Amino acid sequence: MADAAVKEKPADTAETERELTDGFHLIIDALKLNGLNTIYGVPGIPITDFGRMAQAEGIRVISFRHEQNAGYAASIAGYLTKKPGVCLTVSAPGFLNGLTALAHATTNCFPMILMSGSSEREIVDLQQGDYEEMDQLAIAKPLCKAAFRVLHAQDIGIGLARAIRAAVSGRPGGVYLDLPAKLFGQVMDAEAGKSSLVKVIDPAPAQIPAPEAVKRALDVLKSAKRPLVILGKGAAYAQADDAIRALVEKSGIPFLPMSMAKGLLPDTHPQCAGAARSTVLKDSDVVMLIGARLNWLLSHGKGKSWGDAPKKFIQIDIEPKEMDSNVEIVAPVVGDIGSCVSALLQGMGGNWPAPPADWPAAVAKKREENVSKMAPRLMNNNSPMDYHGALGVLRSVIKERPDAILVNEGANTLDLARGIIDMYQPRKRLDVGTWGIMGIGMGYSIAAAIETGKPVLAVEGDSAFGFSGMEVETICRYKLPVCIVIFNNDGIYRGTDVNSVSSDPAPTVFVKGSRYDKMMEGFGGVGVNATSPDELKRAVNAAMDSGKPTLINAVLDPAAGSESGRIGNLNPQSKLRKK
Ligand SMILES: Cc1ncc(C[n+]2csc(CCOP(=O)(O)OP(=O)(O)O)c2C)c(N)n1
Ligand SMILES: [Mg+2]
Repeated sequence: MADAAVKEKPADTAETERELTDGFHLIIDALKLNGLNTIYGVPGIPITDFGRMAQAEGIRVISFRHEQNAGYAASIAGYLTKKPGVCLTVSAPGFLNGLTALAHATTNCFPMILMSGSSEREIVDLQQGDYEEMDQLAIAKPLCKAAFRVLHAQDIGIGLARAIRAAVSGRPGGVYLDLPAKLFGQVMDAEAGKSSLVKVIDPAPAQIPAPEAVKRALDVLKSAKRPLVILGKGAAYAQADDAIRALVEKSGIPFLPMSMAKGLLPDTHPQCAGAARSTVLKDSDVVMLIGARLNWLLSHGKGKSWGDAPKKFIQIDIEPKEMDSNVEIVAPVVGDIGSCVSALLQGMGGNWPAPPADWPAAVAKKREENVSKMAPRLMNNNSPMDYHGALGVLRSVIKERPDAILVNEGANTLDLARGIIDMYQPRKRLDVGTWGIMGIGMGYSIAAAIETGKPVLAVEGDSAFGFSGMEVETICRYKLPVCIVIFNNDGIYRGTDVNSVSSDPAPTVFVKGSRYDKMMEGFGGVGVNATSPDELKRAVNAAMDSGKPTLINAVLDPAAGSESGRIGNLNPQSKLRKK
């Protein structure tokens, strides 16, 4: 058959085909040349054939049900690998669906490239009503770190090189790459095409801190009586795990991990102040931020949670503009985290003095108190479950499988899981990030399984899950080792609100007694309805051992949660209501 097909072709056509290449293949070759071997996306005009060809050329093409989820997958792939995660969408509506994830990547400093097909420039610019018409480049620009459009096949190599550098160098972020439909079909000489491609050399060059800045920081740190180190997800992203651990241990300073920095050093480390957060924020006198920003998640470095005592901040960040963003930084250290931490370590020399002993002792005492207060609550076997009973189970699941990846979103489900589930290894906790965004759950789970090959445990509020729930089909289709546990309390924050005015349900409640597990069964995965911590434990262990796509509907008391979880104080209040 194959022979016959070849024979039917005139020899000169075969010859011409060998010597030419096209936009489709140049984009594929450019991606592969730069080690970008996975694409997360949704097919459609004008990128359907591109996806097929990419798959045929050995790129892993993971096809989603909604671009936003593909985009979140790409963003977290970037975080986990330090290479830009690639998301591929169709024009206008697909592009817009992916754009939220691109903005999210930029806000969270994850390297990502959103590649979207786009319609005819000539028609779009005259606004003549093309198929899926939209000036995508202009719309993407304010929402990402950089945006580029490639109009000619010979510029594909340079276009992708620019996108890669913009995404990963300096502070990482999201990049938009606009690929007009016409570009894919453009033909050029294959040799010239090949030499137009660029393999990006050293895409994220080390940025070495100034020696004076390092010395200044060490002088401030040495003068401290009650020092504190705060580790942010920038520190986790840097993959400078050994150096960071060495710095913390050599200094003897208590450390507080931000949510996604948990596990950089184990939460059970004797210097971990995670369970004494309010004490260390209030009572510390010198705070060294490593890859953590003083944004809302740290109350902007001021106000009640930081106490009244004067504080000095040292900040290590790759972005110079981050310094003094909220409070004065007395010792800015600008550079990449790995280089900065190594320089600090070197500057500390062989006999760095430990902080005055009463400080780590006070922190340890507070931590032990809080941990033992919590312990009995985590062991309850109530049915329906409360958060503590269910999370007590999941805490031991992760303890027994420290290399599993934990994905987490929701309000109470997020805040309580963050505090209760200890992490033991770097970059194993993936959650809602800077924006507290709902919807990352399934995209993150899929990318985490694909990029790391490790089992994934997704702990999801029932509302949070709904934002990306359709991707359970994707999880089943690719047979990914993902176990989803839905904390089903019948609603957003809780399921008890009642609308006393009309027959419509209250805005925060869902169908009572929903069975999310049935959804999973519909796609051939394992579904379990768990009504007690014991049942939950059995089901999660079985799922984590089998690696089969599993969804566990964990039945929680609808009254178990509180409004907005731990951040209810951010809800605006009218003075009128208090009259
Ligand atoms: C994209 C987006 N939309 C809306 C919100 C507002 N929001 C915050 S938490 C949440 C859901 C909380 O309910 P659930 O996930 O069930 O967690 P629970 O508190 O009930 O455990 C919502 C809708 C958000 N953070 N992000
Ligand atoms: Mg809920």
